[in-house]
Amino acid sequence: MKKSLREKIRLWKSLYANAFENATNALPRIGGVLLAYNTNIDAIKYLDGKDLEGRIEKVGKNRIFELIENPPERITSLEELFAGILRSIKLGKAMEWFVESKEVSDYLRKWGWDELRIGGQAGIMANLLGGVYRVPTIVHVPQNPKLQAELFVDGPIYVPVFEEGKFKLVHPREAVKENEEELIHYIFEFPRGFQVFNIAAPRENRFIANADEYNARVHMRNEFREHFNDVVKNVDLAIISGLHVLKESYETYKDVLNEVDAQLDVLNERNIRSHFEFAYTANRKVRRALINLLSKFTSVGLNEVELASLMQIIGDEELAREVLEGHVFSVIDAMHLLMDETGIQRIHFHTYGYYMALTQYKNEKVRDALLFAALAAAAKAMYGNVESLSQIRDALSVPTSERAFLIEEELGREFGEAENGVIDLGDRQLTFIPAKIVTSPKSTVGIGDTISSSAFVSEFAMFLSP
Ligand code: 8BR
Ligand code: GLC
Repeated sequence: MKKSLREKIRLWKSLYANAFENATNALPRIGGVLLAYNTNIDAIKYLDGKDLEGRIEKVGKNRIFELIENPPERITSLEELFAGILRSIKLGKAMEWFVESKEVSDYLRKWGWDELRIGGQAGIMANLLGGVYRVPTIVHVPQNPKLQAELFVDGPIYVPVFEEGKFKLVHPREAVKENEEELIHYIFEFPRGFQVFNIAAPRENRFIANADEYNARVHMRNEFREHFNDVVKNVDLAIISGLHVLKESYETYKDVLNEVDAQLDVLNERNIRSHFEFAYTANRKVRRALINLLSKFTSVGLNEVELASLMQIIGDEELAREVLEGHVFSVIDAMHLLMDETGIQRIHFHTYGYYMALTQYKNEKVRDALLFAALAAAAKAMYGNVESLSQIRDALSVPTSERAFLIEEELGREFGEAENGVIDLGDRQLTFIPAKIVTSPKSTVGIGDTISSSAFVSEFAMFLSP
């Protein structure tokens, strides 16, 4: 029997409330999580239309407008900086370009920020998992200057140090290195409808000017690589990210991936489950190499842009386009293809409005983990920074995407009525959840990281017996 909209809303409301209880009760069972490799400082600026127009006029509006249509994809001048910001606004798309000019770095620093936050997938996840979920967390920091260390919140968040012949785990604030560099990513956030000259943003998003040479090379600290065996003794899960920045032109890209490969072998020998957090990887060779590496991971998290970019390599352009356009059955085909290609146990896909997981095991806990992740994401959208579990509980009152209910119906027609979001495909399980959408989010950066880490960690926690 087809459910009415009201019945659906009621059903998912109760599934959400149960998932929150199940996940939060289970989180304390986790012994430790390793987060590597990218941590940086996010300097967030909420754009002001008039201020931006003034700066653009001063630098030269005509040249900047030409560059919007011929994007250089990197920043060597102020014109290119503003062209990047305007292009991101015009398309409503998240973009990240590297700053390759001292003049621009100095200008950005002087322009300033409204708020500093810990950045990078590893850094963001550390404050969430350690600071909010209270799961002991070991995080890799390529540099550890005071400005960055102070952005880590209180809680069981540790970095490895090696002093006087001894390996120790301490809070990043207790391991500050005054002479290390501040790796700052300037994040320009804009709301839907944001107007500058004749350009209006079709949706909220952000442009990132990345002034950081360490994460760009996936620089690994010595303490971390030399004492990796000691580091992993303290964890039962690992989340890896930050490899998307590698470029072919760096002679070292293969060396970096070999090192990661060796670290994955250590994790696998110790039965530590690992998740790879995908991010848009511009270089095709690196993207191919990352697909090959996936066979060593338990789980992968990605959005529609990232899944489509993988289909350009292991599927075809048509499938890639359909994934990008949001055809749900194409997304499912793409997930199957990625699982066939890599043998990975779990694929977690997230997009605006709904999340899906394809797993080689079957359990309702997969669904509860996705629901918990959607609450965390809504809290992140609402508050910018999530500081407590009660903020995540508040997200229970955020409306569930009604558009997602239509997709759920399509799935029902194809696979038969799903059992509360769980679809048995024989040898695999497909899990679908309608997400919660915050109408006016405070900021958008880091929501994807919040979704993937919350789902992976809480699913594993629920599988551990009390
Ligand atoms: P990525 O950064 O990996 O693309 O993840 C962003 C995710 O954030 C989207 O897939 C979407 O699920 C979620 N999201 C966005 Br964007 N805006 C949101 C909002 N206003 N409320 C809840 N989730 C949102
Ligand atoms: C990228 C950016 C970083 C940001 C993160 C959020 O890694 O470089 O600044 O914090 O994405 O996901």
